[in-house]
Amino acid sequence: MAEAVQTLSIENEGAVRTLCLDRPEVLNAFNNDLLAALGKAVRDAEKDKTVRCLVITGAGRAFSSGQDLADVADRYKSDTPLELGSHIRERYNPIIAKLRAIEKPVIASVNGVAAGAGCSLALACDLRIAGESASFIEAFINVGLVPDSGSTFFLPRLIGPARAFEMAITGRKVKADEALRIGLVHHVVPDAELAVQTREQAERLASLPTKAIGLTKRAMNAAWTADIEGQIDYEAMLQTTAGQTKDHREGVTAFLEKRTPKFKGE
Ligand code: T3D
Repeated sequence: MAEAVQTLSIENEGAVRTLCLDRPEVLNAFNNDLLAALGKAVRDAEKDKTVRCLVITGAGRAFSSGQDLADVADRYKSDTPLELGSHIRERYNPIIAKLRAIEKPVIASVNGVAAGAGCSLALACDLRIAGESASFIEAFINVGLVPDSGSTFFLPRLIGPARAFEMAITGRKVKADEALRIGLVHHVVPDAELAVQTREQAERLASLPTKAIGLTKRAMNAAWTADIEGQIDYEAMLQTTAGQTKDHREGVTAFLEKRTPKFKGE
């Protein structure tokens, strides 16, 4: 029996779990094994209470080049019309939806090119920290496809519809400095410092009141399609939940006692 090839490496450091897309020879393109491993790893991180921040990064010189085009080459050997939607629905969409639903902060540590669904994956994360050599390519158009895996949802909301449309229909490379300027990433750091700075940021986030971060994420996800009355009522409801956490009590108590709070994510 053929030995399974590792496509994703998983590392724990304290409350931070790092998922590293690990197919560097194809710039971490997604084959079905990698997509399955990534989906499982995100679900596992959601369930594991010891994980309070998730980091996604890539091995080698890329974050991810999107769908592995060589892996699906057989499709193109006949004239049978393709049905790509089911592949997207079954293998990509659950991961993207889970990254938005997981009530823990998720950082994309973008160490190189993020193209196609690799770009979408980075956009679905809560924070994007890019190395100086990182770049973002809505590469779908270069192979005659539409942006998928959430790109048409996240990109206009992050950088505005005009810029998003231009990126999507040109498939041009947006380098890290431009990405920072247009709000596509939160920070750009020297490549050599990316791992350390990501870890520092992840540790900071992991020490915060995790449930409040999760509820904030829930509120902001809802705000994308809400009206003001509905949203402020939803905030009030979530505040009831946040108010019942141990971390809320700890935060107020620490403030009144003039000491640094010790949040436990409870
Ligand atoms: O089911 C469906 O098909 C629908 C799903 C759609 C989702 C999508 O993600 S569609 C978009 C798919 N991705 C792309 O079209 C990007 C293709 N790659 C590139 O355009 C370029 O590789 C990059 C701009 C990302 C990087 O360029 P560069 O010059 O830095 O590297 P390179 O030389 O092109 O790539 C290095 C190697 O990785 C090379 O292999 P080799 O020649 O060394 O043996 C290349 O073939 C391989 N590689 C890169 N991207 C992919 C890939 N192999 C398979 N699939 C890839 N996506």
